[in-house]
Amino acid sequence: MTRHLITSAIPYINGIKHLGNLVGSQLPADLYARFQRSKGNEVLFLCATDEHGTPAELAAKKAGKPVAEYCAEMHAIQAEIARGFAMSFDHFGRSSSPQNHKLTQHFAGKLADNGLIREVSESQVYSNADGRFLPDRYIEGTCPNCNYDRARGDQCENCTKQLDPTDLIDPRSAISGSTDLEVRETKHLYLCQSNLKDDLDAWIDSKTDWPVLTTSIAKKWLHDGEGLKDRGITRDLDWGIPVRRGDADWPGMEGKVFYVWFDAPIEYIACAGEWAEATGGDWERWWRTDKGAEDVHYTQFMGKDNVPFHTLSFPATILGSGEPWKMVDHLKSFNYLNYDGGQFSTSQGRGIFMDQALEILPADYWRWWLLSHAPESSDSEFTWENFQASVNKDLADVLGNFVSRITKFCRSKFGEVVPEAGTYGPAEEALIVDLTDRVARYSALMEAMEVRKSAAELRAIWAAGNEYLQAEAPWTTFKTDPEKAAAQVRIALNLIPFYATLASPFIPGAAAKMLEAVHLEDTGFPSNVPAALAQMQAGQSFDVPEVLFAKITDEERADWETRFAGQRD
Ligand code: B3M
Ligand code: ZN
Repeated sequence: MTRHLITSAIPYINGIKHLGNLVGSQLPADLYARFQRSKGNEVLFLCATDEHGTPAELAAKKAGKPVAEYCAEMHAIQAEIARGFAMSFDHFGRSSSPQNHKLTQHFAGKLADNGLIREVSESQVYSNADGRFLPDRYIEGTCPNCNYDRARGDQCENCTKQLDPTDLIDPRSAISGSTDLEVRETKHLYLCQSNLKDDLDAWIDSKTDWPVLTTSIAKKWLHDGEGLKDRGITRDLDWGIPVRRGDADWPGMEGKVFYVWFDAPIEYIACAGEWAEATGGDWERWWRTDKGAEDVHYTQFMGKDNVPFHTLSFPATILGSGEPWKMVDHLKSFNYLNYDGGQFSTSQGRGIFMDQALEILPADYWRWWLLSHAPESSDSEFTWENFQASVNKDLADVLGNFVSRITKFCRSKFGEVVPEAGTYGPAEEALIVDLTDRVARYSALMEAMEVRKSAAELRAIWAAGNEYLQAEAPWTTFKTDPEKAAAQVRIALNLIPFYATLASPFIPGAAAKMLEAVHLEDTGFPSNVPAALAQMQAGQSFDVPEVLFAKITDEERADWETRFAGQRD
């Protein structure tokens, strides 16, 4: 048994995430967590809301609410939507938790003790119209690297370059739009990442099995241009984790908070502490290599724009602490999902958002499409036509139709019980051999987090059952050889729980319905195919389930296409 620590990038608190966010982090992380559990491994799967910094402050301001109240409300909403999408988090925490306050201050203290923090008097943009400093996202302008004209003060979402607000060309206030800005002096803490460059370089070199998308981004920021720069880890904001050196005050830093990207990844650890508080679990067993975590396998999931923070900034925090924290073993990153010829965009309200998706269709439909089209090797695109085609073909025609056809046929000829007569012949044996082969391949692909390829193999496994039925045609066999037809029906019925357990990481809702129909529990990943296909024994009862997947009509498609063409307010 392996122990898997799995974290998804923690979504910003400001508003509901779109399907592009979902497919790049929470959803594949959930797929992997469910798969590892089905393999009998011990899993701790954590996610949280990322509550600090300018995004939270700006959104609360827009909603006209105190920021703490806004965050508490939005956390509850995001948790509810995550449940709607069947995210199997062991805990959905909050980066504003007391655990994260304590741990973030602890790390800062350790880094300072180790000589890795320096105080810098820096020039910051001050807005006369707004009467405040404009850190990070409070300021927008043109990216000096790629010329994108809506780059934010902390990062350009177009080219992923990490920025400082003063780097922007033609800067303007994101609060008032004012360009009446001036540069003033303020004192901040910098993390001396450059001192850790060689350690980080060696650490990344040791990750030979990481996707190229991940390592190439990390290497780029380590070696290109001026290389790894020291980063400011404090901000002039009210909302956030107050700057303290462990338990002690930090003279000169009164009224300042840690930068959101400093405390957000630390929440991965703090979240385990929140989980422990809620459940009585032992979080250090998952995170401290001196307390049992040395054999934990840790996997992180995120979109490509988050990679620099997870391959450089957060590892710098951990390495720099000099303490025995568990570091990430595998980092799975994703490209972007585009929406109908453009980008999904939260700021512009473009695309489909998680709450809207669940209003029109159950989670399984979305989970299946998104995972089977995950933007792994390149960006991918959501179109309504493709969505309709995939759902109708894969889920309704291939899987749903198989289940409905065989259960209805059995009911009409043998009743709602598994028929006893007949023995398996060459066709059934060939099917078992084929499926054994495919299941081994599917398992290896899931293990390797090859999301699209796993979906394709699963679809092929469903199709193999349909091809068997089509070729053997028990409805024809029945006319001349009812015993043989009984054996054909028996193996086909057994494919239902088999398909359900294999598919449950992708479509947990339908998988549960399938198992319920055949009166079985999920007994885990069916590595032993012959045994799995003998689960429903002769005489066992079942029910013909309701339609598992309804087809999307052309009318619905056209309707949704129009409804989502505009912008969400
Ligand atoms: N909240 C960005 C995002 O949601 C950021 C991730 C933090 S992971 C520690 O894409
Ligand atoms: Zn750029």
